[in-house]
Amino acid sequence: MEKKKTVLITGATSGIGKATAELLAKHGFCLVLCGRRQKRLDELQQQLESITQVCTLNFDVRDKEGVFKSVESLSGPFSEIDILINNAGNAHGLDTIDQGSLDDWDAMLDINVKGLLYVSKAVVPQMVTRKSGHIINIGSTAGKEVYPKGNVYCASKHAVDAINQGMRLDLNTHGIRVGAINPGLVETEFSDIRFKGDSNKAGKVYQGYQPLKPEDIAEIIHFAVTRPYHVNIADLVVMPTAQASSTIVKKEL
Ligand code: NDP
Ligand code: 8X3
Repeated sequence: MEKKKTVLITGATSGIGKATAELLAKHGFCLVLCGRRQKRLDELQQQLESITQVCTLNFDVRDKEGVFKSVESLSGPFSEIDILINNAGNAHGLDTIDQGSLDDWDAMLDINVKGLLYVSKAVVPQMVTRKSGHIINIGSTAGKEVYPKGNVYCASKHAVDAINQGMRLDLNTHGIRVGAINPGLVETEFSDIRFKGDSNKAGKVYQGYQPLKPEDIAEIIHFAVTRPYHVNIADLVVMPTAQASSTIVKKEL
């Protein structure tokens, strides 16, 4: 019988990561769920372990040592990662470049860029040794175009776009698939984080049109990871129908 594939998902406690965990569990993938909020990790594990094998890792992707220790602690069916979903990330603030906060900039570059690299460095060498693996990087439309006040968040997602291309080039000879899914507006906790808990401001981002749901992205991730080996979804952009670009969103569609 074919071994169940093991998937490590960063940012599994909310939004796109959580929806992906729920969908992949239904399809029998073995899951390593990562995040910082232990209570949410415990709840998700409890919810999904009746249908598949689940373990959780609590680390901050900015904590180099913590990332490596956590990945090294995996054992049994969880120790060989077949699929890595680099999803953890957020925007912090929405300010013009002269008014942006240094702490926000540090957070976005440290989490969205360096954190993604640390997790990849902890997981990818075992894929190279086995000459098998699949990496999905969650980028953004913000990694394809820059919007007003998006400056550093967009820079972080442009970096993800470059890293996705670089990983594909470097890992191609090892038979490892690498691809990015780049969503437009998805209603998650993303804007709550961006606006530091101002739910009024956050809610307005998704008003007057139908945004994507995290489940829409989860379905695309599931599609990507279930293609036959010779098919690699290298770079995919997905927006709500109401959205034409980062700045053009047709309200009341
Ligand atoms: P959420 O805020 O709902 O989820 C973010 C996830 O990332 C949480 O599980 C959070 O877990 C985790 N995370 C954040 N910071 C850290 C950290 N320092 N260390 C470890 N984990 C962390 O947002 P989304 O689901 O929307 O975002 C997921 C990804 O999708 C991000 O990369 C985002 O940039 C991208 N994206 C989102 C879009 C949107 O419109 N929502 C559109 C395009 C891309 P915890 O707090 O428990 O650590
Ligand atoms: C998230 C999409 O447009 O809010 O990456 O930056 S956007």
